[in-house]
Amino acid sequence: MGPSAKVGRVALDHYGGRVRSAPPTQPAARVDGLPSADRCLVMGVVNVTPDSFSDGGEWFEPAAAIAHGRELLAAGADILDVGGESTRPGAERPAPEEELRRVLPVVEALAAEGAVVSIDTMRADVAAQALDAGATAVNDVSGGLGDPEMLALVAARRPPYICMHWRGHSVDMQSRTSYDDVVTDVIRELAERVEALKAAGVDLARVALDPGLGFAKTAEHNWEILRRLDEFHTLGLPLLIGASRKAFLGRLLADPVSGEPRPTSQRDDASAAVTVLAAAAGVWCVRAHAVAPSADAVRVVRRWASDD
Ligand code: PMM
Repeated sequence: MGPSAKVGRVALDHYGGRVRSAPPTQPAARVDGLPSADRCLVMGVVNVTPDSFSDGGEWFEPAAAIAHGRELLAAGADILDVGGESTRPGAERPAPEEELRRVLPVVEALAAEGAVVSIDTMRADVAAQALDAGATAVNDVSGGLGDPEMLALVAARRPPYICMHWRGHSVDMQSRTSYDDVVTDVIRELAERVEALKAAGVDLARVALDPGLGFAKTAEHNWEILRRLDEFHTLGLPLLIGASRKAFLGRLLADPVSGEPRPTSQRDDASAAVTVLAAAAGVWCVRAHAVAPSADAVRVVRRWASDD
């Protein structure tokens, strides 16, 4: 098959010396219990933290976080991801009570207004109380490794569950970046988590997987994962990608004179560009701080990938 041959209904192109293929039809993926659409979904980030790298402190007061969640919904978010623990490299963990104090009022208010809310936590107790407060899904950046109770909770309560690749807490995760081949190794470690989910009795129809850009990964690892996203489809589950405002984009766009990384507030165009790449690679959902550009981007990709 040559570079201009058709795969499904979409042409293959040469790009950067490689043959790239667009997904045959968009999207096959869905996660039971979450909205489905004929395009990649957009998850809007509501960080109720004083210290997230991307928007630390901006929405720390519940009222500000709730108002921000409403804005993200208006901008086209399909899911709101509410989190009370910063996972920026080097971050110390808040106490569980403090995490609950941050997230519960925000989850409750946004869910009561009809939003589909995921709770971004590694703690089973925080997840349980957020589900009680109206959250629909659990987004666990530790893939069940951060709390031995998490998988039992997910099996019992059956929320949709986002299982991310993780090698350890943020305080020292950047000392765990040794891989033979980052894509092969992350896929293998995610497959091990899938086995653990199965063994715990979790319904895999309600699970999405995430390679975890920036978590125990260098910028080069992140780019390699993005270049080879299609390989993650071998895991057979929907994929989520969180690239928004991350340091590897800041470094790519560093000031040519000073070498200073581009500030987080000025990484949204690049983040939307990654959304295009992810959606075109058949990713189920992207996690974004600025929702509007990604909401537009996934619609462009959906139209591009279809010939109706
Ligand atoms: N990244 C962050 C937090 N939560 N959840 C998932 N599933 N995937 C991610 O890549 C991810 C996440 C860190 O970013 P933030 O501090 O801007 O929220």
